[in-house]
Amino acid sequence: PSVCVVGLGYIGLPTAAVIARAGCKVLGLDVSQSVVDTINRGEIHIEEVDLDGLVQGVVARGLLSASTEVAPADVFVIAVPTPFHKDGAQGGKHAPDVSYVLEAGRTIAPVLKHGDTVILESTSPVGTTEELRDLIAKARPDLKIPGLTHETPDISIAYCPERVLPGRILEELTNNDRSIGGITPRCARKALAFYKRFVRGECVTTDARSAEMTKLVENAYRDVNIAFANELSIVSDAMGLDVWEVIRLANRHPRVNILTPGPGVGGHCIAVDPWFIVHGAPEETPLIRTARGVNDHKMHHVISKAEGLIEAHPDAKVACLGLAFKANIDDFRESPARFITSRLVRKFGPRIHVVEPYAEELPIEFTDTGVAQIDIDEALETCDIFIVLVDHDVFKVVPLAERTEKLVYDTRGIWPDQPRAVREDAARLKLA
Ligand code: SAJ
Repeated sequence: PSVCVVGLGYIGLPTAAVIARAGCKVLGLDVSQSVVDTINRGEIHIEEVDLDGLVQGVVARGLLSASTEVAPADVFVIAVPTPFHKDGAQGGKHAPDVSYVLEAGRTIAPVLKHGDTVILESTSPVGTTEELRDLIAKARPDLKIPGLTHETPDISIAYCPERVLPGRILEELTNNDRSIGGITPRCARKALAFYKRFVRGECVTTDARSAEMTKLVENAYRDVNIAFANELSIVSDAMGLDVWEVIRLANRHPRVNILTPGPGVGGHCIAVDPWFIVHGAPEETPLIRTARGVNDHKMHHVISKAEGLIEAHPDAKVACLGLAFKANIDDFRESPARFITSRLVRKFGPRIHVVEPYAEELPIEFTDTGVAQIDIDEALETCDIFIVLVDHDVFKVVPLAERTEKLVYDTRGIWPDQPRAVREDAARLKLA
């Protein structure tokens, strides 16, 4: 079949490339002319392992092209962002914003024809696929729409969430199991036949609403579990215990597997998606809401501890390690490490030094602050306090154990064997 992928971001572009590799002719649709031009040159505008070579190959073979103009296709895959309204607009704080999904629906509706399949992949609040279906029904009264007619519908509509991990997108796109939720069972079967072309993992069919909820639940599950770890780190801190030691020991129990505390939860999914559940059922979600609060609070806890440590050593130079939202990637959006560092920079100015091997230059908010970006070796030479905010592998091999004069506040526990490391607990002891 010919395929049109709407939205060429972190999910849409790898998805388009993998579908093209399977031999389908793919048109990628994006509102940005520069993104379209980049892809048509066989280049990419995002960083993802092995994506550059794959896109170059499928564009060169004529299997993938990009455009700002929609064209007829047999299958439409929508992979546009679904953020929330941060400012309280449109139905309260954290209300999901599905306007890009609906806009995508408006875009493709005029070219839909008998036999087409429309698949929504964007993380969406429960009911969005039906909303998309209703929009298409309104725009195309000439088409028989699934779920709205007792006759055989002209098109199929399904919800199939992505569940790939940044940094492993291509591998997970092919190998992960998929939930495929049809507006009707027939829609699910049509979408299933499509995914079977490029997914090696098992594809499990269900209804659209269950598939929507499944996606939200996966990320809320992770958020709640990270919140548990983050709360433990704060409790251990208050009790003068080493949280890393406690977790390491507890995880030896065959049915306990506590995640890793950190400076808060970042990225574009885990800190957002739980709100879609809370917004849909505010009375029924005290745990999910509280977990969000715990993870957001952890960031402020780290800021105040770091401030205390820095204030207690007025002559010390400080190295903040990492700006990315998680280890070994160059994605600095929605990053607790970046937020914490910029708050410390605002307070302490050029005493703060930033170490981020994945950044060519510092993000915009550091311009004109006088703050220097240095490499880890220079930090070891010149800085006295180390605040670890990201667990990049390159930081883990730093020979800090030999440098007993350094003060370390390690929010990620990357140097567990470093005897004088000032971890969650010890930062407080040092200050006392
Ligand atoms: N984090 C911790 N401690 C941990 C694990 C993670 O503090 O033990 C932090 C990370 O540092 C980061 C944040 O949580 O700031 C999120 O990182 P992540 O690796 O958990 O997840 P993402 O956002 O990169 O990708 C998630 C994945 N979801 C799940 O694992 C359930 C991915 O499979 C989804 O496809 C993706 O969200 C998405 O697009 O929804």
